[in-house]
Amino acid sequence: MNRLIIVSNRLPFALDSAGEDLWTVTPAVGGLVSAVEPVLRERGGTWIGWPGITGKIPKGPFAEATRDPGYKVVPVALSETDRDEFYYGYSNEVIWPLFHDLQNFCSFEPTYWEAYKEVNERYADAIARCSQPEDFIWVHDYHLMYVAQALRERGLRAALMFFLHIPFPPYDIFAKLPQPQRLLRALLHFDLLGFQTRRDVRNFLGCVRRVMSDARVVPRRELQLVRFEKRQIRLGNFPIGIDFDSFEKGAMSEPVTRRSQQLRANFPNCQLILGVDRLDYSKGIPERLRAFRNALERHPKLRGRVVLIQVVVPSRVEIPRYHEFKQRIDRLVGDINGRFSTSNWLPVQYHFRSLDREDLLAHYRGCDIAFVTPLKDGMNLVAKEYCACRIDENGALILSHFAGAAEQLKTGALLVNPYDVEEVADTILKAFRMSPAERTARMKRMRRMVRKENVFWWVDLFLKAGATLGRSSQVFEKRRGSATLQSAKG
Ligand code: ADQ
Repeated sequence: MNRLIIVSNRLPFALDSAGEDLWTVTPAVGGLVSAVEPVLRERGGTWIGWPGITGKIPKGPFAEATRDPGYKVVPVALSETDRDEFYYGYSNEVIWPLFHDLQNFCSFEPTYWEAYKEVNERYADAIARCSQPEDFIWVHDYHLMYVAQALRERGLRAALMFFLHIPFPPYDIFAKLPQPQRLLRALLHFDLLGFQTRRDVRNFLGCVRRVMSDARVVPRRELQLVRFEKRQIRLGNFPIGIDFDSFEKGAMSEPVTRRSQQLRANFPNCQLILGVDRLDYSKGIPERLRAFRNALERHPKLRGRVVLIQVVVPSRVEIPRYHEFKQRIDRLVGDINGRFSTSNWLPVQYHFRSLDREDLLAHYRGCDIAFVTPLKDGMNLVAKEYCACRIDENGALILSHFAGAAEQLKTGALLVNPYDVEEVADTILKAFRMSPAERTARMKRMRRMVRKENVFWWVDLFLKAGATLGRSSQVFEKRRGSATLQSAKG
């Protein structure tokens, strides 16, 4: 088995200064970490990424934080300017909104692209320093799309894989990017490009056809092929999964059972509707609250009979747009509760914090309806985690058409257009009224899919695709130096 090297912008934890010589370590919350961490823990390998603080990385606290994760951790340091221009800037004010079709949220600041390239080069240096021949180098997500080009420029010939966790937009949107050609060219230095859904693959190929006149797309049934500058690049869709067994086992555990019973007991005679998201405008939280308000307005029988528990995990709060966005959510929650609450019923329970794992699982297990309505989402793991925790095979899932998960869960979920407030409101009523038999039949179908296409299936699928790339030319020539650092594969 080849050694696995995972490269992502963030490490699975964040270090933070809590005063002179005092440090806190917080586990990172987010889809990438939830998916990749269990795999690396099981297989071993190396994780290269940024520990979340700017400036020099403190040796002692870093060693303490990485004492026994079951894999090696290699940090990449970022300065404040790097963080502002590469992380908040190009990654989160250009690529993130644009790739979620939200071009009005973009801020196309010209200096961001240079910072993006420069920081990607630093990640490339870290990879070059710690990789060996035969390693499986797997780069993750939209922050690091330039890494393969930077590595090629350093003479690395090893096979390089990339997985995009977020959607890839259609050409008309992608073309708004000031560097469409440079970004596609950078991506085409990888050997395998993985996307969440077939639609993302189609969009990417559409962009290649329109933007890269010297690339040739060769349609294939399984992995697609692009020929570019005498190289062959494979592409495919690999829908990410979750560690189903660990969620299921967790949901069955005694503390989670107890907590979910407590949760239910707090709301007698009510169906509980659950929204769990990172604070992000792509997750459709205001639209969801408006739909819930509309449901209470137009379907009075829901009043006093449903409670929406909306959990929002603080994220990227330093970006002003995220701050404004939170205020919008706060106002909507206040409006709904102000208008509809009674002396013994509060329609929206709003938590602005991360939940610990037991609490999260207790919410999944205890809530009757999951309300997952992103405006656009690469996959959305919350939808899958909810299904895994429904060990009673009950529970309804309201799911946005625009979540990647809709492709796999459409046979059981109630699919909605999150922008259509009335349709979503009517779907709440439908979920509320759904018979136990129908809920079970739908949930069974979804659980079967989530169990089968879990995160280990996803990794295997990706690694198998990587293994077909050809075993030639894994040579690392140090271009500017004298030595060849890695010998060719046999
Ligand atoms: P995210 O945008 O972070 O991921 P998502 O897939 O929903 O979105 O994952 C969120 C993760 O955070 C889940 O594992 C969930 O359990 C956890 N989480 C959410 N709220 C929480 C809370 N309040 N407390 C604790 N944990 C919480 C990106 C893409 C997605 C894609 C993933 C994986 O945007 O589309 O599905 O990567 O590829």
